[in-house]
Amino acid sequence: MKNIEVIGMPMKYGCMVKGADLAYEYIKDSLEKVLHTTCNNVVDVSFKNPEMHKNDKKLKYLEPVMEINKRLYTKTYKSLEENNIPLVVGGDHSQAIGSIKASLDYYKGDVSVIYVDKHADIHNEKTTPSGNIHGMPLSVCIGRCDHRFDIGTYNLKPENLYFIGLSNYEKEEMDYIKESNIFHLMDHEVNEENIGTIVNNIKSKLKTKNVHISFDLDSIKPEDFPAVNVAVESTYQDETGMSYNTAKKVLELLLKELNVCSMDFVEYKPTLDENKKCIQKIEELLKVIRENL
Ligand SMILES: [Mn+2]
Repeated sequence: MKNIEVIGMPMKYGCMVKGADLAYEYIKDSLEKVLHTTCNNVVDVSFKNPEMHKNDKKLKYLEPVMEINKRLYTKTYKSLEENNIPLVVGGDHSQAIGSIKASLDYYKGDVSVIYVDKHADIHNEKTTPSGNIHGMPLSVCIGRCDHRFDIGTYNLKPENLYFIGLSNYEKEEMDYIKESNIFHLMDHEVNEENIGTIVNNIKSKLKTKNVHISFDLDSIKPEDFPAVNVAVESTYQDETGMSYNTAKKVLELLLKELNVCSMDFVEYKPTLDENKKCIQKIEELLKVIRENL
């Protein structure tokens, strides 16, 4: 059995909303307790004068995001070399740049990505409406961004990308997904009853030996899991997303059925976690990871 290695990524430069950078420290005890591991591998997220890069030609914090992702890439690659399954705990979702590229390079391109997220995160520098790089990691991994985003060697093939739980995306993103024939299921198309069939379907389509799961907690509807980073204030109105039970089942079956080699776990925002209800759910999800990975 492979060992799960937690890599902390207290990243905040990928989006303008603050909070997810506190998640790793906040759930460290839960990670150690549930995964029976010691958490001492954290990416250095310091950067000299980050405010100078607040607006790198419309791309917010481009240099810090890429530099810090290169540090994550190095740690993730090393973890794979040491025969671990790296579980990268964010942070905002821009970390998928470093974690996915490391897996792709380590396995020489033989990796599929299952992206469990409400958002498509597949903008590039031309289409991004906000300039926030947490909306762009998949385009970086595919190699459809300009040279400023260069990292690693192997790119993700669109045919090896699978979306589960989408609900919130821009037209340019869905145009690209459809044009490229990328597998995608909306939040309302996934439930506890059909997820078994869905995972089997994905399994039969897989063209790679290895799978990276990128799990964004905002794929769960706010009613069930409000403490996520897209919520600027507690008045966040988006009612889309999968139920908590569905998302948990998605995670369980993906881990059970597929050869998962690396993972992201992102966008928890502890400052919105009233009564620590979400951290209890995080512990349950971590238990699912421990039992099925
Ligand atoms: Mn998201």
